[in-house]
Amino acid sequence: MLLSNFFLPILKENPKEAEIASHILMLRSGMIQQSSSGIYSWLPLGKIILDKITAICNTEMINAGSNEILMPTLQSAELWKESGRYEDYGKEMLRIVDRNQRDLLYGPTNEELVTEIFRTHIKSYKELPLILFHSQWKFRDELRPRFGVMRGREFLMKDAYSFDVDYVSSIISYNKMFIAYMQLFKKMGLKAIPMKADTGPIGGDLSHEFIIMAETGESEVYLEKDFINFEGLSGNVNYNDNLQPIVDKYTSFYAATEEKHNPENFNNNDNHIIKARGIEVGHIFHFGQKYSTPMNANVNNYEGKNIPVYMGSYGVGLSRLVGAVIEANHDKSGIIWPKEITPWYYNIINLKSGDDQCDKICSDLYSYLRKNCNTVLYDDTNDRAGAKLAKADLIGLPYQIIVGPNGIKDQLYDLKNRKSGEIHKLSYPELLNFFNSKSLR
Ligand code: 5CA
Repeated sequence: MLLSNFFLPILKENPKEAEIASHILMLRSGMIQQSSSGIYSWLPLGKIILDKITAICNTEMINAGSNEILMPTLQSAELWKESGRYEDYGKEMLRIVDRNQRDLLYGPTNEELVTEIFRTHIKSYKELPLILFHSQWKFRDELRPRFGVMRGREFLMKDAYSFDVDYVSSIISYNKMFIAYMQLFKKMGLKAIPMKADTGPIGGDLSHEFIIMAETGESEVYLEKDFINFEGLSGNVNYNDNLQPIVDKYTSFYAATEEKHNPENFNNNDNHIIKARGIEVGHIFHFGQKYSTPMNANVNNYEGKNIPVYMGSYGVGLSRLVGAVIEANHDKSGIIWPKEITPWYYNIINLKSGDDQCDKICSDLYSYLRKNCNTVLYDDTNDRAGAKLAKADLIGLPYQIIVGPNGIKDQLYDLKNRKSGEIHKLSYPELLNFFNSKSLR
């Protein structure tokens, strides 16, 4: 990508309304723009990251055996009246009346709608287990939207729903999603910690939140110190294996959100338990027959008995994750994208656009990278050198290749590692060797 062709509206000043790093940096680097309180437009850089996060999440959902669908944002109130949640959901739900005086709502979640899809088509245990998921915008009229995409009113969520014939198989589905969550956060370069959690308006008897440790996080959590450094799963998972021992290993550590914290539940000495803050990036629920009973979503079981299906639901905060990744990966100069989700891997910076020699080296490097890995942004604009360097640090691609008149003189070009700040002076062939050693796409 040529930066001269890319809409990147950088802000020079720190926006006054933003309090935490991710919000400041997302506004400054032109990733998002507020449209109204808690509602944002996603500009090109933000959209690329949101799509990458969504793709990683969707891929793991499919690896775990679930099917992608897409349900609408607007839902009929009738279904919510059937489940009994229409009144219960309170002021967070945005209610809409159409021209025929029918009650609609902008979905804050999709248990009812997915149950309606299920009950229309599935009648027998023979078609189970089934997990359906989609990535769709949600609306919750939060009392205090804040911290940018962290607590929005409109936000993107991946939500999955499992259907099983009995309790035992529904726990197998819950375990699959538990492990899929550990995998997908890892694939985004994040360390998420599963914690016992409250079920709130979704309901159920078993629930875990997935928390990224961060001082700016809104969740207060209590956990065993050793859990933070626990490596857990490595490599790929076979989702058809018995996953219970792996889930048991994770849940053997004490880790609970504030609502679920109970000092009586751990017996070792208090020193091992720390109180910390974190960002809730995912939340999974097992609620059995809570929705299927009132909504008559029944299946015939092995004995030919017609019973309400067992369900769970599983949410990932996709738009919140963009903020969470930045909270976990930034310094005072800007964002430091983890390689897993960086929009491009290399940033070529031409310190003197218009100078024949600088232009030639940069465009040769750009052509080479386009051809060999196609993950490169070239700053070919006419900005001042200082502004270009600051912009490159702000948008945080893993490697910068800085070409200026001094480099041309010595035939040595700066290769800067954004994370460590280290700069190596490399000749043109050494640069190519470096690119090849990375063997990207
Ligand atoms: N139906 C269930 C699971 S599919 C559900 O709605 N769960 S939830 O309420 O916990 O939301 C799932 C995830 O969405 C949360 O873990 C969080 O990461 C994200 N989320 C929830 N509310 C917001 C919000 N206001 N702004 C941004 N992300 C949010």
